[in-house]
Amino acid sequence: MKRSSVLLACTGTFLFVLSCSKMQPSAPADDMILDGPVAGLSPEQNAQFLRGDVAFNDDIFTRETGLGPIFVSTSCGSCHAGDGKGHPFTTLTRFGQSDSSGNTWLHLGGPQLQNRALPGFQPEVLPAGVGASRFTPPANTGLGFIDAVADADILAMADPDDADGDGISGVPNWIRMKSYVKERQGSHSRAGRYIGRFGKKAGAYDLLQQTASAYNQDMGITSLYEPYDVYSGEETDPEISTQTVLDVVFYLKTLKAPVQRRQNEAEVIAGGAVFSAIGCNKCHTPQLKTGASPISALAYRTFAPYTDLLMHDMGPELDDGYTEGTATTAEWRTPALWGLGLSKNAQGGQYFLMHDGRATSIESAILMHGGEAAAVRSRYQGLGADEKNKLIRFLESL
Ligand code: HEC
Ligand code: HEC
Ligand SMILES: [Ca+2]
Ligand SMILES: [Ca+2]
Ligand SMILES: [Ca+2]
Repeated sequence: MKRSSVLLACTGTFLFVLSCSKMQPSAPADDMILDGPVAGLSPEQNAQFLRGDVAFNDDIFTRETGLGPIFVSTSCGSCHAGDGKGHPFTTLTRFGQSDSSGNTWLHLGGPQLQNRALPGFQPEVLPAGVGASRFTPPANTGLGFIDAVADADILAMADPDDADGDGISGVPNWIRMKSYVKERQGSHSRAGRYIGRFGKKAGAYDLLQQTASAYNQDMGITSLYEPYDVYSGEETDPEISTQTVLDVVFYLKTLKAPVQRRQNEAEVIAGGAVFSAIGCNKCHTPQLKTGASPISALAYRTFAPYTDLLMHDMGPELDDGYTEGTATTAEWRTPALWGLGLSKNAQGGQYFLMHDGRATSIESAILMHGGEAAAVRSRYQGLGADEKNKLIRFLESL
């Protein structure tokens, strides 16, 4: 852990279970922290990681540095504190339809609600009678591994017509590609659309799109990639350098994956077996592998994110009335479960799970699974108390 992060933890913005007196002088164990680079970076790559880290956490935008004029927050780190999951206090609201087919509310800074404004400007208000979705910030860890999975491997997990008859039919979200985004090697397309993989509905193709649009949509910061002012819609000079955007993208790509803890405990091992036996693994795919990557530390690795990166219809309770790409209102991209047990450390000592943080425990998150996951949820409900406990113990170890 860098000294700056320890300082941050002790000034209280980063909510960590350990008190500061316990944290110093002995820093928390490596498997308890999220804010570090993957192993095997070159010195130049480490330097870029650190530049991205500073821009992500310490660049707090003001009117002078381009903030707004309408915005949601003032830094990446204010929502993604310590790179862990965010809190319901820092949700984003999106409404309408993000694709070209019919959002009539795209004039003010796109589908996201910019609910704050500099003095002299009107913040955006939610139009009446339109579906709106509230998203809590996801953790940002291990995203470079997810970025480096080959499209062919994602498609191999899809079962659009439910050919195996298990009631589960994961599909990719086919999105329109931003003009500034470069295709990955081996990218698949269909009717001019590409596979999205970042965001809760997988609306972003890669981490450059995610980052450039976060600067623009969340903070009102224009860049070479997203040059349109969030308020006037007019093209402006970049308010952030291209190098800084690329440093942040590199930082996101090389943030290490969370490390499983207590993996040799008998209960954890037994809980992992329950996870597969009742079919949680049909969507939360335990292991994936990366393909080629210009960052050698990420190329051809096996990693354990517990997601298939596909969209699933989760039933009417989780339907948010908001669509992205080809994803329908009840569809969500299976979230990675790695880091799950650590997420409440970043959420003020309490879990806020599912896309909007409505589940305050792992068990309640499981019980909210409907739609394609309804049969698996019933199998969970049919377990004895002992098996349920083992399953939760396993999930907490991730
Ligand atoms: C106002 C709070 C807020 C701010 C500020 C913010 N984010 Fe986010 N971020 C979110 C939320 C909420 C999501 C989930 C949105 C979605 O799923 O579409 C998200 C999603 C992401 C993801 C996708 C992760 C995944 O697992 O798919 C990345 C990467 C990310 N943000 C990076 C950034 C960066 C870089 C910045 C600064 C340039 C930033 N965010 C600023 C709230 C925020
Ligand atoms: C049909 C696919 C599918 C199956 C089967 C499934 N899940 Fe999920 N799971 C999802 C999706 C999609 C979400 C996100 C829903 C949302 O955000 O509203 C989710 C969310 C979660 C979350 C919350 C994660 C977070 O970061 O908020 C947990 C925990 C979880 N699932 C565990 C399980 C367990 C345990 C099982 C087996 C009992 C299971 N899931 C079975 C697709 C599935
Ligand atoms: Ca601006
Ligand atoms: Ca808007
Ligand atoms: Ca199936």
